[in-house]
This record gives sequence, structure tokens and C-alpha cells, in this order.
Amino acid sequence: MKILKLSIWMIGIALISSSCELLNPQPKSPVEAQATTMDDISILPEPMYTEAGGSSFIIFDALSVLSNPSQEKNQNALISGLEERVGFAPELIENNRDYQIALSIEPLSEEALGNTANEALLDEAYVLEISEKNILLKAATDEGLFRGIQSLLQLVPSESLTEGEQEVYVLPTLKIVDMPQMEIRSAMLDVARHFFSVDEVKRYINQLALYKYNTFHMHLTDDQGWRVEMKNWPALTEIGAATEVGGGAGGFYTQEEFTELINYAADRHIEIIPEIDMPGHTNAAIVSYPQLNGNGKTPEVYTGTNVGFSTFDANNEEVYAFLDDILGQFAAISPSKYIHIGGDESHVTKKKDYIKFVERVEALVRKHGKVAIGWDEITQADISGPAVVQLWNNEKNALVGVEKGMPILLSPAKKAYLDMKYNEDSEFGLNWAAYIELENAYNWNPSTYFSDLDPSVILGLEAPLWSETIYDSASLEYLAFPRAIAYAELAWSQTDNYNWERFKSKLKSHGSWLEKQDINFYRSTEIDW
Ligand code: TNX
Repeated sequence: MKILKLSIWMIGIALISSSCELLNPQPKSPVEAQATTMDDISILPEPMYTEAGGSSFIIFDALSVLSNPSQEKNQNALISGLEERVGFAPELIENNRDYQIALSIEPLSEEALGNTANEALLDEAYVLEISEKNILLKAATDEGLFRGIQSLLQLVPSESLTEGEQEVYVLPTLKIVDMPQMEIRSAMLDVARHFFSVDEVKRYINQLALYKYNTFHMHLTDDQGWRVEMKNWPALTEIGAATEVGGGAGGFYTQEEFTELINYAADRHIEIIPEIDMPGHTNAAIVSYPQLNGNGKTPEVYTGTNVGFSTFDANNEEVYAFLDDILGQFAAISPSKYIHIGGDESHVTKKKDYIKFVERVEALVRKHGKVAIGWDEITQADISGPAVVQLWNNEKNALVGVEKGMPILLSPAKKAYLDMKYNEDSEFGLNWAAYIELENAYNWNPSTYFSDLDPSVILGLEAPLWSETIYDSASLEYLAFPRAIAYAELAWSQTDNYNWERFKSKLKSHGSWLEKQDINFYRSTEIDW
């Protein structure tokens, strides 16, 4: 009797455990774990802290992603990113398995992250642990997980280690603890000199997200074009948007399309900062509404590349009424804390008018609940609100801003301008500030470049891409890549981790991925592609 009871009991256990196995199969890897080293860990930008595990995690088609209902967007980004790289989509599973990727929202230990006080940096932190069996990605926020997913995807090699019919990919085991050095890691695109379509802009935003950019500054207005529909001011798009450098048709975004771009970027944890450049660089607005004109000449449409000839009239209340409405419309559709007011190269605005204008416009930005950013000239004005100075050209101006307590966004043209040619042979670009080969783009320290700034005043690094010479994704990508990856590392990675030799070797192994994505990058001879 006892024996019968025991065997029924044992059969029961066997049934339970076999059904458990069905629910929770333990996939068997088609290949043995491989030995790996630091050289197999290639992430752009370089993480804060990396510990090599020495072994490997083998990706094959039984890989699963553990469902986390709060992480639908990140899960989709992970699954589709993996599918692009390995050719199959891992299954989403409900219960823990022994061969899975898990995304977890949890507070990260201070011990791991040091004692940084900047919440914005902590929000982007993540910890990635890859063991032979599982991958665990932890962060305190959705944004942190998104940044970590980019690192994980870059660890998937472009070549599979093919086993019979089965494609397998070898990832190094490791532990990474990562967070950014700078709060703003930005790229700017000038859509005014040449218009870029919604799809072209999305393509660039998507590329920037891979390298952990979190800000996309759009230069939306200039002498050659006004690029966003404005309610109440139809001529801005009927007349002001119909031109571009070289005489092409130009174009503009409807407010719905602009919102679509904002949302597309936000899904990738990138914030769009809109720029209305003024009081100079305003010919397109002035030909649309000549009452705004302050240079005394009859306005005509402009499709050349000179700068500094146009200005709003700083002594006309109609100009401020116009700007109140325009800035209000931007404040209403743009979730960013910032509105960029330009302020550069206003060569035909009298100095006293310039100062008055910048002070009035900054107050309007503040009235609409936003913080003004301006090119370094704006520090000539006595701005009373919080505002940010963007260094592009005049270091003295920028330092005046810092003395006035303004945080600084670094974009020195000689180092960080994506529209500068690489060398004399570059197909696109300008050279008024410098030739910027890849090593020049990478090998400098933004924090000490022009003055020993207290790191707490540096808000971030931005790489602007002016579009006098570029007009489509291919020409854009030629100037942006690979330099945008260099700037991503300078802005994200800790200064101690800047390393040109390592950067070169990481970029070399990354080249096939750039190719696979059809990015028209410049094949710098400094890299042994
Ligand atoms: C200077 S940078 C400008 C732009 C040009 C750029 C070309 C800045 C604030 N102003 O208007 O497009 O040079 O490199």
C-alpha cells in the first residue's frame, strides 16, 4: 500500500515536472560558450564602467524576451532591433525561462553609480549583465532602459557563427554600469537652407538614437526659408517656405507633421528643440510680412548663402506682437523646456537695437513658460531670466554668459561643426572654421577646450549641421557620419574613457553595421575599415 502511494506520488511529480518543462523549456545552445575579452566589447559611446566576463552568451532562435507589461515600447525596440541584426524576432514570454532577456525597472544602487546629484543623468543610467544563460538590463526609468538597449544591440556581431542551418551570434558576457557625463547630447539640423522631408528627418533622428543622443535642435527658419506652418500667418509658408539655397522648391512642415516629428523623437527619448533665428537670418519671414523689416531695403526672396544682411525691426511693436504669437504657438506644440531664439550674425542690427530685441524676446519666451537658448552673441544683452548660451564662435561672449550664471552648450565651430569639410577633397561642406578630419573631431576635451570650466556649468555638447551644401539623406550622412559618433562619445562617456585608439578600433568593427543600415558615411582613411 505504502509503495503504491509512493509511486502514485512519484508519477505525480514526474507529470508536474514534465509539464513544467513544457512551459519552461531549457533550450540547448547549438554551440559551446566561447572565450571573450575586452576586445569583443565594442560599444559607441564607451560606457562608464565595463567588466569583461570572459565567456559568452549565444544567440540562436530559441531566444526569448521576458514580457514586462510596463515596457511595451522598449520591448518592441529590443525585439525589432534584434530581428534586424540576427534575422529572427525573439519570442515574448510570460514566465521566466533560463534563456531570456529581461528588462527591469528598479532603482540602481548608488554604490554602482557613485554619488552624482544630477537626476537627469541618473534617469539615463542603466546596468547590463550578460551571463552565459541570461541577459538582464536594469534601469530606474524607461529612458535608462532605452539607452541600455542601444548598448546591447551594438554587442550583437554583424557576422554569425553559422552552425549547420542554425545561425548563432556570440555576445561577450559582461557587466556594464553606465550613465552619461553630459546632460544634453545634441545634434542640430538646418532645415532652412535646404528643406529636409519628414522622412529624411526621421531617418537622422533614428540614427542619432543609436548613439544615445537625447536632443535634436531644429534650425527652422533662416533667410532662405521658414519651415513650419503658423496659424494666422499664412504667407510664412506660402511665400517664406517656397525657396531654398540654389533656388529649389523648399518646403515646410504642417503643425501636425512637426508634432509627428516631436513624437517620433520622443519615442526614441530624444527631445526636439525648435529654433526661430532672429533678429538676423530673417529674410524669409520679412519677404512674407514686409512690416517686420528693419534693414530699410525692399525685401526680396533669397537663395544664396551669404549671412548677416537681414534684420527684424527692433523698434516696431508689430514685430513683438508677431513674435508673441509665433513663440506662443511653438510653446503650445513643443514639449521641450527650451526655445532657441538664434541671435547670431545680426550684422545689420544696431547694437542697442540688438540688445533691446534679445531682452524683449527672452521675456516673451519666459512668458510662454520656456527657457531661451541663444547663440553666444546673446550674452551682450542683459537677460534677466534663466537662459542658456550656446558657444559657436566667440569664446569671450560665452564666458560673459557663464559669469552671468548661464549654463553653456558647447558647439565650437572649429571642433564640433558637422558642416565643416573633412579635408580639401570633401564632396560636401564648408571650411570657414576648419577642416575637421575624424581625429580632430574626436581628439579634444570639450570641458577644458577654451577655458577650465566648472563641469557643473556645462549643460552639454551639440554638433550642428548647417545645410548650405547638403540637400538629402546621402549628403547629410556623408558629413554627419562618422563624426556624429565621435561627438556622442565625447558627450556621453566619462573623460577618463576618451581613447582615440580604442575609438578607432570600435568604429572599424562597427563599419559593417553602418553599411548594413545604408548610412552613407565618410570612409575616413584614419580607420582601417
Ligand atoms: C555660421 S553658426 C552660422 C550659420 C551658417 C554656418 C555655416 C551660426 C550660429 N551661424 O548661419 O550656416 O556658419 O557653417
